[in-house]
Amino acid sequence: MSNLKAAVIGTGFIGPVHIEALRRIPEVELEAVASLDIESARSVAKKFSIPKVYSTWKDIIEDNQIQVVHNCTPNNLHFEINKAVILSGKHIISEKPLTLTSKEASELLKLVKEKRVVNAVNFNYRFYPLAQQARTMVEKGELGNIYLVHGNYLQDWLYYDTDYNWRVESASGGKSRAVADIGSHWCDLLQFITGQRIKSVFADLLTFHKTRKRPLREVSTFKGKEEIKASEFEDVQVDTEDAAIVMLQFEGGARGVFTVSQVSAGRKNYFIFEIDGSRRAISWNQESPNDLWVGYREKANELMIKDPSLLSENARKYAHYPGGHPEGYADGLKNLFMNVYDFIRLGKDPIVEKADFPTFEDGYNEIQIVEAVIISNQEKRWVDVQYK
Ligand code: SOE
Repeated sequence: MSNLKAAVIGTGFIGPVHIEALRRIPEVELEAVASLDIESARSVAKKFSIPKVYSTWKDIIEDNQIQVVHNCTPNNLHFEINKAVILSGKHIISEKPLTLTSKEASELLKLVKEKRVVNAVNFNYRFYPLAQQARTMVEKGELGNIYLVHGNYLQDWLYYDTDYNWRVESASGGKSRAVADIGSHWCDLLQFITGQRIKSVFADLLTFHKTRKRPLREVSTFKGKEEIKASEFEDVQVDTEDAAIVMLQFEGGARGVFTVSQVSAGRKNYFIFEIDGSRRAISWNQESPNDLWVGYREKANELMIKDPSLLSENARKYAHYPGGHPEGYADGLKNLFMNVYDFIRLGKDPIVEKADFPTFEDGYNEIQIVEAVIISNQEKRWVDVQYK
């Protein structure tokens, strides 16, 4: 099997995270990086020794050497770029959310099937060894019937009204912010682990900063905490939510609730869940990802520590170091990408073969959940998710 040539579009927060993960996969050759901010593209290319630098994503499409494209641009560019990549016949790994609307996502879903390109969405949190272990435990019936699925995803990088980023504006980030940006990860992971899709939602969306101070220059994700002088701001109305509380009904009968927030002081990337079943419960925290709590009524609780020798066979393949050697965020992306690149290198047909990574279909479903959340908040009622 030969190596594959990849390109990354976008050099904000997540583009370099993709590049670092790809650099750790020997079968991938990083061929090019593109950004409108050519200085940033040049500096990333230099740092990671990437031979080609482009100032527009269109050059990536036209470069016949490139076989796989990573779309790491702001949300409002996902549709146009993903579409062009698919039409060029290249394989695509897109950042989430897949597009801004389900109509756009539906068009992409149709196109990937027509062009038979391998397609993936970066729902990276599935690929922690203990997230995979949790899935295996549910599959084997170790939790019994699932009663409740609950948790949160809390951050503080948009805590002050002076914190800003393109995600705050619906024109570039989409109508939903906290739910689409981080709630999407929570929903994806919990559906993956439980094997149950979210059937219906009841949502309360909250915007605490109705006005924010927009810096007169671009501020990338998580960088708002750096000091910017008051004279460099202008006031803007905010039309996306800072936080949300969403009740859930799952197709398999489980019930749940999650809270997401980007204004929770002290919480950096506090993504936690608990699943309460009829035989036991499990709980996991993304910030301590090498521990899985298992709760019992009839005996002492357990703490499972990530250790390949103790993991299920499926989870073991995502653990690269022995027990006691922590693995985390960067490894999740690497694991996801390894599955995608192996799928391509093995010449698997994306229509026939089941993918072991999140596809555009998962991306489409996720947008349907976000749209149901928006309607529920507006109409103050349970709303069913519109799957295909
Ligand atoms: C910002 O909220 C962000 O970078 C998300 O966009 C990512 O998907 C999440 O993994 C971390 O936080």
